[in-house]
Amino acid sequence: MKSELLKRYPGNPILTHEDLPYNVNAIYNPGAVKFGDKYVLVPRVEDGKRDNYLHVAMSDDGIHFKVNPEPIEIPGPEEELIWEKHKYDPRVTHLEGAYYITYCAQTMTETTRMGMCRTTDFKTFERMPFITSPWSRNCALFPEKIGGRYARFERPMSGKDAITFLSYSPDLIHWGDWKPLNLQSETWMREKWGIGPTPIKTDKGWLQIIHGVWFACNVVYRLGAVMLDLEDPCKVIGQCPEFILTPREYYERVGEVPNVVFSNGAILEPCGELKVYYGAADTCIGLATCDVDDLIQACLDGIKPPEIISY
Ligand code: BMA
Repeated sequence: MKSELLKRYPGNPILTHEDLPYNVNAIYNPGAVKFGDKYVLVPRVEDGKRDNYLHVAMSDDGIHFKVNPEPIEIPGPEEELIWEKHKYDPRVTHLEGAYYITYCAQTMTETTRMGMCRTTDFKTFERMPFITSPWSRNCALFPEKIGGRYARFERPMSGKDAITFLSYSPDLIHWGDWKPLNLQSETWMREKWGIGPTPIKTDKGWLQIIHGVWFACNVVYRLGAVMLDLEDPCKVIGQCPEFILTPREYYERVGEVPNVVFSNGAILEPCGELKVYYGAADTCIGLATCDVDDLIQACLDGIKPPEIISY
């Protein structure tokens, strides 16, 4: 490849702290979904105390977004809200007529588990029970049932041995039948990797964007892509050998956490353009696009499924 597959929108970054009417440290890592003829982002907003909230931002063209100044409120009992000192890394999934947001819910002492809420209008949000035990993150819900059950990816907190699992549920609340997703990780993502946005259905398989980390003298977060079997998504049918976006621009290199591009939101347009929204340096939001067929092909031409690894 001459350069990475994802191409930046020339007007990047598309959202910065200046897009909120009060003091904000950073706005980044948005979930993304199409809502009727609108584009919705659900970014992570870090306020002037560094508390993390989710907001709603809307757009007519997928490029120019207006951010609601009020954070999303997910009412609930005190003993649950204690888990949500911070909310971040949301994935938005359109499923059976509603929109589900899965997010990292973090206590003051940095224990993270997955929260989930449901909305049909992006104005009111209904809390659902916590869907993981503590020390879990990177949860992306599939946009449809697979083999009659709801499905999701999730990963324990961190570290070289943090395996991403596929799990299933009859009701979106009780999860089980965990299976590992085995990728070739001894490459640009050798330190750790995790799921990016909600899986995207294509006629050739599920397209899954991932993030990966290489640690040398410092960490660098990059984006990659894999194709997964439609009926058994922990079966990898191809992995793009190279990263598809790496920090290069000033706003990706310099910020709250330098050298980071991280995505948990993407939208596939009917014309085949894939819009990938990403947090840049944990500070602002960028947009990068590609033709989805090019990305699918790069995965299918790439690394073939690894041997079964036991776990
Ligand atoms: C990950 C996530 C992201 C963040 C990234 C880089 O662990 O928590 O929110 O962008 O680290 O700091």
